[in-house]
Amino acid sequence: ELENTEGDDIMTLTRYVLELQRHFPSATGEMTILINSIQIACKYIESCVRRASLNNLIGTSGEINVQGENQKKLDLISNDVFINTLRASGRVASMVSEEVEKVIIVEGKDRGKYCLAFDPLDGSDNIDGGINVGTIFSIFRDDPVDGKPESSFLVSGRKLVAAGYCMYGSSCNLVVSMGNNRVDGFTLDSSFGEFILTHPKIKVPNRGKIYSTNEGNAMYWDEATRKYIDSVKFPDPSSGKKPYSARYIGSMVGDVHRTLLYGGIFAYPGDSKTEKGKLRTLYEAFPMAFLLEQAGGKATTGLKPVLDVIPSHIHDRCPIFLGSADDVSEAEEFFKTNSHCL
Ligand code: P6P
Repeated sequence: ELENTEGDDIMTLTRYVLELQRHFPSATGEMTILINSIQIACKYIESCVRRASLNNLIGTSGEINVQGENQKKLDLISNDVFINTLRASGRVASMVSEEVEKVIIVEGKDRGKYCLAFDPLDGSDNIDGGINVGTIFSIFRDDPVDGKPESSFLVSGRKLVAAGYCMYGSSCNLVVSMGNNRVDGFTLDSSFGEFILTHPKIKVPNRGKIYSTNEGNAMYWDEATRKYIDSVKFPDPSSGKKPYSARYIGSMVGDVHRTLLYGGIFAYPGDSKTEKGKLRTLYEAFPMAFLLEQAGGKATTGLKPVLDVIPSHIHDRCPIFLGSADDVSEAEEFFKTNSHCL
């Protein structure tokens, strides 16, 4: 176990990864350097997001990304910062970014042994409205098949070695797990630019009282989704259960962070409009599913654990129901009788 994570001793993210490294004899220090590079990029993005309105960084860049979405100025800045910082870390072999169509390959002396998939600024449509946005990342080992760089990413989510997000909101919270059933949360202290361990050993409650999904898609939902959501909105009076509260901000990092801390369920289901739903497997579904499972929760496509999915291409999507173990298990029951897409 990590020492000094409960007392009044200040545990910074920098020290945390160094201590973790000491606990794993096989650790080479590569992950330490990688996580520290990620936190540098997140601090820079936080400073840009914090000052977006003041520095006229609000609004679109006039460019369209691979998803066919308007790219915000901050999307491009965040993407460039993440790519350049990770390349400079010397610990990355290749990257997949939500903003870039193809795999980014690191050549020469800077090349390392990890592969990162990330959404540099998820939910950026919300920035103009001052709503939480965030960076989401997942980390694989470089293990290409037939020398094809993207093959390191087209693997089961069980191959993930680490994942996390950094949420830019009323405070800047970085949540990370390197496995071992341990998820830790850090809060940025801008006065001296360090992420401080404020949420050690996060465990998601076994059951919550909140459901979080975009009900504007309800007319497109399949029967299983509709029946499950109805079951938490209109519980059987004989069950003695109360209706869940609805909370949805339309920014995955904010909705998942709340679910991780408070419990309940977050869902972006597949539907008749988008069969596999909207969220991307590699840099939204996988990292969040990894974190929830490491925190004692669950994440399902409806028919199987999200982490058992194997993406067919680097921007593939998958349906997701994640959160408290009991809540997600109940949702799965509704899918057992439904011919769902995954
Ligand atoms: P909808 C933001 O655009 C995002 O990618 C996620 O952060 C968020 O969970 C989802 O899309 C919101 O999508 O269709 O509800 O607006």
